[in-house]
Amino acid sequence: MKLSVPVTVPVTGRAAVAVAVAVATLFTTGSIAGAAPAAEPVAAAAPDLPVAGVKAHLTQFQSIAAANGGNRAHGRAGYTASLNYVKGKLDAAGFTTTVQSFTSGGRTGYNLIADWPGGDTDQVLMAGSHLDSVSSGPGINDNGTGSAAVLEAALAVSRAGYQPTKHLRFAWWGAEELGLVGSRYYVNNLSAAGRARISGYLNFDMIGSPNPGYFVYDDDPTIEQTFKDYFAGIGVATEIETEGDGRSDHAPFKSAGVPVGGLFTGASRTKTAAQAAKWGGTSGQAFDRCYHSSCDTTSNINDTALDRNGDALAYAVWELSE
Ligand code: DTR
Ligand code: ZN
Ligand code: ZN
Repeated sequence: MKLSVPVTVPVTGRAAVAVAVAVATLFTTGSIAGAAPAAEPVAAAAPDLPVAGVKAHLTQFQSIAAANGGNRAHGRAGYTASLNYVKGKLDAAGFTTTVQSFTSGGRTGYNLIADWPGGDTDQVLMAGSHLDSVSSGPGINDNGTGSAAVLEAALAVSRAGYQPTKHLRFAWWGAEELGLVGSRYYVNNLSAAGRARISGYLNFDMIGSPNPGYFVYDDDPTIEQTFKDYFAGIGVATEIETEGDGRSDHAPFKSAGVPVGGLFTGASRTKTAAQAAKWGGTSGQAFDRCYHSSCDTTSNINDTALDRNGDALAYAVWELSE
């Protein structure tokens, strides 16, 4: 019987003592004297995703771009080095990794797929992000943030030895900036049965914008509600994502009938006064003034947004894979 508590309730003083005693009793006897029968097993609680770990990956992506012509774009050395970095971490953590190659614009591109051993392979929960940048810069917010958070969530699964009911698969897409090329190639090369086995695809493209909004995709209602529940739990208001229908890697999955969802902190659109009032930041300024520019570096990140979205990512992976 899983005894973990799915939500953290602040408890202080005498109440804390009472809870501590009750929990101790529960662990020793399996029940609390005079209490109702032990509650039904609850889902394992998602870990807090260490934002320092996510930022360490961003630092690596920045260094990779600096060592490879200033970018991590499709068909360039910076992309291959980014993929090798992510793959090395996953291989060391026990994932089964696959590199899928394709051609776009006369250059070879690559998707990285990482399967966590175990779970029902007829129910595959996927979380993904595009790993490529535009050629004009290192692409740290777009989309180092999504790539780093998905990587850290995968590593958190390994650290926890998590064994959910569903099978977990993580993905890093190539050539998104050329038109969702890598993710579309992946979906198009799945059999109909392979597509039907995917219970959901969670997309993370720009989740650390410097002047952030908190946007939730409104495609699949269950996935949308899962993310909304997380943000409601930390007291952060969200809005429906409207800037990107079809503009990121969830689109090929949605077109194939796979339930999709995701998170986004904004790109070139301007934050309104009403949004600044609820989220902070600067009204009348773009959510990310460095979108697709050379200034999209590790200085172009809002750590609070990155932290919150990384934790929401982990929460959704745990919640939707049970
Ligand atoms: N296509 C993304 C940026 C982007 C623009 N709107 C949205 C909405 C949801 C996710 C991403 C985006 C890119 O330039 O990579
Ligand atoms: Zn982009
Ligand atoms: Zn992007």
